[in-house]
Amino acid sequence: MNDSNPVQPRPATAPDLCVVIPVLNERGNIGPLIDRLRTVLDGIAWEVIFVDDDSRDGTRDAVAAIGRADPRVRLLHRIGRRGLSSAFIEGAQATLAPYIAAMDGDLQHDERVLPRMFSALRDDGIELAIGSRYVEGGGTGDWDARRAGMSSLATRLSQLVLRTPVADPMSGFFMIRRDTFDRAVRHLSAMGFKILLDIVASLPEPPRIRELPYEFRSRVSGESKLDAGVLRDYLMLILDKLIGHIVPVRFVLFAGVGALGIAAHLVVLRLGLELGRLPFPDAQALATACAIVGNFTLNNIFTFRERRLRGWGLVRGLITFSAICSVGAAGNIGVSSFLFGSAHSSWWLAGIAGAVMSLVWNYAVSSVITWRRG
Ligand SMILES: Nc1nc2c(ncn2[C@@H]2O[C@H](COP(=O)(O)OP(=O)(O)OP(=O)(O)O)[C@@H](O)[C@H]2O)c(=O)[nH]1
Ligand SMILES: [Mg+2]
Repeated sequence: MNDSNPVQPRPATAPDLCVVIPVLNERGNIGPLIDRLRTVLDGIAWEVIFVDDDSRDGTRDAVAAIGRADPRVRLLHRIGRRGLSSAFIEGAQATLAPYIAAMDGDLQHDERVLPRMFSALRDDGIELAIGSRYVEGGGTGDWDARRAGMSSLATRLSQLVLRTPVADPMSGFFMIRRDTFDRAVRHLSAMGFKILLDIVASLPEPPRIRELPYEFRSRVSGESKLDAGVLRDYLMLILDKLIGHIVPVRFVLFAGVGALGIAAHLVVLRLGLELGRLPFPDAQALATACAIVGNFTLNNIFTFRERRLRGWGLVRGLITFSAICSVGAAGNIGVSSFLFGSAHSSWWLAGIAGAVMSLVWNYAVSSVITWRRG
């Protein structure tokens, strides 16, 4: 070994427990959180992995300042990525520990529950221990009626995809055996924020679950990242679990937006003809332009939310999307005319075949050109 190397080997114990903590701009919470883990996990061989989606507030520096002196503190830095679920999955895949916990990085989860989760898994044959706000002794803290109502609605909706009763399937605070996680990992949707629901719904057999109560705390430092997109991501997850094995959910959204586009097209065409007294070709051109701009906007907001275009990207995206749709329309006419001309085809079958072809084309090409991954 080189004597001038300042890095000395440290004695190491392989961790039994890894706490995976997704973080986005949580600098002020990192130090206090690690202090609390050190206290409550005393006696357990543990490590923590902060999965940071390119925070801009110095979160990684805060982790590094402590992790340089304490090898139990680790960091996974992701660029151009978002979402709690994929953050947890990648953190879990980066550890060899036989027990893995998921916890928020904003001190809202009660870390004192961790040792009880650990002993439930290690000593009682439990596969999944859940920190639950909805069992006796748990609570949602200072949530207002709207947020509590949303959460309870989402919890009821989750029963559609769960085959086992779970009081708090929306919890982001849980501990799982690594082998149980490994049985789910290839079937995960990895969409949005609700990783626990994703895991339970992806397991071929319902796991042995224990729910442990805790009181959700209020946030003291940093800002909430909850927004309307979380709801969209949640619905995507439920849909993916229900129909994802048949057809990709993003394609279903794209087709839904397309159907809205057809309706908008007809409305504008009618208005152009009746109110605007435009000649048919002009009214049709106006309706087409409105449908394309409308579809582009909705797809940008919903269908491709995590690859959303902004600023000049919007202009470039609209141009490529219009070009792709024009090719799709030409293909549509070509295919349907060909089928209509062939001996056994009916007009509606030919029409639908052309429309489906252009839908598949528009989706496939715009997802790699207009909304390509960052
Ligand atoms: N890596 C990563 N972490 C995230 C992302 N979004 C949120 N987080 C972190 O996930 C945890 C939970 O996010 P919050 O915004 O606090 O969500 P919440 O606790 O449900 O909502 P509040 O009660 O409003 O705080 C926090 O540690 C965030 O820093 C993300 O896209 N990537
Ligand atoms: Mg929070």
